[in-house]
Amino acid sequence: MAYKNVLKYSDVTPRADYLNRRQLMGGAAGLAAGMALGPALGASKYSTDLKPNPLEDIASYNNFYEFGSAKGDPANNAHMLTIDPWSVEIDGMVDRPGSYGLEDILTKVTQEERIYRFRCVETWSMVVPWVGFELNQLLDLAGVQGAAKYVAFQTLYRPEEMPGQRSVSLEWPYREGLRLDEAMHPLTIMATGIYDEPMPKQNGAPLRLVVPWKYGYKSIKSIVRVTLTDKEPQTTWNMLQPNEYGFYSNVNPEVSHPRWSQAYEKPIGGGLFAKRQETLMFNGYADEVASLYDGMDLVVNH
Ligand SMILES: Nc1nc2c(c(=O)[nH]1)N[C@H]1C(S)=C(S)[C@@H](COP(=O)(O)O)O[C@H]1N2
Ligand SMILES: [Mo]
Repeated sequence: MAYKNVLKYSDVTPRADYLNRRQLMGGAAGLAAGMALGPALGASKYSTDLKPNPLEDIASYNNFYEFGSAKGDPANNAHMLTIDPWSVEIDGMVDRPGSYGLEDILTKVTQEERIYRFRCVETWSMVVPWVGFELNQLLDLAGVQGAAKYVAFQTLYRPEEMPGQRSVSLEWPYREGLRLDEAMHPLTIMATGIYDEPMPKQNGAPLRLVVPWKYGYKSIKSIVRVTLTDKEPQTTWNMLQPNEYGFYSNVNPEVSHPRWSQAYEKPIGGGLFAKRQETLMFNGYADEVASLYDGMDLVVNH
């Protein structure tokens, strides 16, 4: 996919100018062949003011076990993945189940830039300027039925293009899940790009979930199936090690991983001498999401 008229974040300072210019450029910015990122990307009230990591960091230090388990494997191997055409099967407790083509989805949702903190359970973190749309828009297209309580997600299973799937490091396909209220929350997005670029394949092209108040593994990549259900879905890391990776996986500096503390994190890209920083409750999104968990024991429901 080729981009015309790419405006790089780093080309323009200060940030206010960048956003204004992007708004002026409107639909001209962010047009991929056959896949429009949509009109006018503006500042979102949900974006952090923190400075995003450069694209080179975000697209070279990855977890995407379908392409290998070392941090550099996805960037080396993900070029094998074909992403065009792409469709998402939406099934289970919805009024309009079926196969939804991505190009068609993108004509019906509103995309915007969301600059989010991102915190991996392994204690590294970064700041990513995603482009995407709220998951609730996709769920509304399918029509969620009243009895649905959870949303289950699956990644593509295609071992010919995903060498990691030819071994049994994880149970394939990779799967994740959210409670319906978490899925409907405006912070929860389906991301299709980073900066003004289409999503790099190693970051989960062409469509991946981003749930910024949860550990990174909840943000499942290269999604092909979304299922509405009334039962808590099985999730990949929980199936592997239930005591280490709970269903909720909310970022919580007070609940340690059995093998390490979660009190601090290391921003990536800072080099050898990067300072660790304190991890924030719900990764800094407590004002927006803490009420979702009122009355819940967050140690039991880790
Ligand atoms: N399908 C799939 N999705 C995945 C993973 C994976 O291995 N496979 N890794 C997860 C983990 S552990 C993290 S931290 C994030 C990393 O996203 P990034 O590479 O875009 O930073 O993707 C998550 N989504
Ligand atoms: Mo992770």
